[in-house]
Amino acid sequence: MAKKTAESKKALVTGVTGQDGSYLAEFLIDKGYTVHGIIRRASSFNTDRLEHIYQDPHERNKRLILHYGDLSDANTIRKLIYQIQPDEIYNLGAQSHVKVSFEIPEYTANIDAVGVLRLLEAIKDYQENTGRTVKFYQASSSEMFGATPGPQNEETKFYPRSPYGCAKVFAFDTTRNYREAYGLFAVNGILFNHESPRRGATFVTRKITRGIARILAGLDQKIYLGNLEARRDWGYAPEYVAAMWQMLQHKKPEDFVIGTGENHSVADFVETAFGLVGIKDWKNYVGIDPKYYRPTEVENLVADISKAKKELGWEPQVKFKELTGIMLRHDLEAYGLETYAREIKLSKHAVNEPTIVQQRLR
Ligand code: NAP
Ligand code: F7E
Repeated sequence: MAKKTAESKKALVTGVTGQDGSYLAEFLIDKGYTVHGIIRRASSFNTDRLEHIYQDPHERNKRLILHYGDLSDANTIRKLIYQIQPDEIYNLGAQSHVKVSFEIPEYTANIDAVGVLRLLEAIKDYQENTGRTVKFYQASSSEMFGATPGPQNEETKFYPRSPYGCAKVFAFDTTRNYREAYGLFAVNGILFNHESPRRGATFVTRKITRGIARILAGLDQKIYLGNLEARRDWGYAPEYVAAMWQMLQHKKPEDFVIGTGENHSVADFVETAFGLVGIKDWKNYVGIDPKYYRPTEVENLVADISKAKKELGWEPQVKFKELTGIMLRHDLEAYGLETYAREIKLSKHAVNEPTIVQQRLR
């Protein structure tokens, strides 16, 4: 059989409406793929991050095709795989908020853990019945390392500290087990925190950059946060979706850690972001609300990315201060604060966000 080129490949992406899903869809379409995305039915539009690449369903040769589905619904997942016949599946769908996972643990496990089992079972069944092969990417997380001291790499012991982290460990192990038991090309990308202007507004980085814009626009007086001491390895999401694709093009299915190799505290992020708009006395604008504390916290994550550098040739270009600037500048522009925004200079690695995304994500 003739080898498929990227131009003729089909990818199925769960979580396509999310931060990573939207960047990955753009990345794959640029490479020539046709992207099929699974979206959840909602009573209001949930496709804001995709509007700039959305195509009318009546258009011929569409490169982005959306299907209703849910990771809780095995029948639909199976049906879509048979119907679409994808070459690659990227499982990015998840209840992805760690704090929320303490409030809805059973739902989180159903989607983030059992949802992955549903996908893998459907892929195994499809491969056995059709003789076709499908490569599978699982969005694993540095939250699996939890309390184990860093730097964390592919050999580091998991010690999850939340229902989210526990569910992701189940998903990680199941992905590896299906690879070993049934020979599936199934890999885990163990990604450390990655952010962007498309980051959901309740994750700490975006809450801070958006909060600063709202303070400067006169809409809020303070940002209320929880634990300022936790340290994270924060990278730039568009660079991380490229790593996902690279893992599926690697000669053999293996798991990889992806991060920047440096970490900073939440307080560092706050100080840097306020500093970029010339505010030194940031403590006057930040309040602590214990409701944002977690019953068990992950204190210190920092990636050892030696394997990804060596075997994938992957290395991040955007580091902490520029990432902060990219996010802050976006939020300042979204609130019409052009004068502040212009002061933040960015390198060529910062992706130009389409205007429509800027408006919608306000
Ligand atoms: P995100 O912005 O929260 O997006 C999550 C996506 O999952 C959304 O499209 C959401 O749909 C969808 N989803 C939620 N529940 C679902 C369900 N029951 N069935 C099907 N889809 C569902 O997350 P992200 O930051 O892009 O992260 C992508 C993946 O990487 C997630 O699996 C996350 O756990 C994992 N991860 C993220 C990071 C990070 O730092 N960003 C690091 C490591 C791993 P709606 O739009 O309808 O809500
Ligand atoms: O919290 C602290 C909080 O919610 C980061 C997800 O993408 O990355 C993400 O999970 C830190 C924590 O991200 C607030 O306690 C303080 O220590 O932005 P976050 P996360 O929990 O690290 C991993 C890799 C994933 O896989 C997840 O899907 O910031 N923090 N004050 C706060 N966090 C939030 N959200 N809100 C606060 O007010």
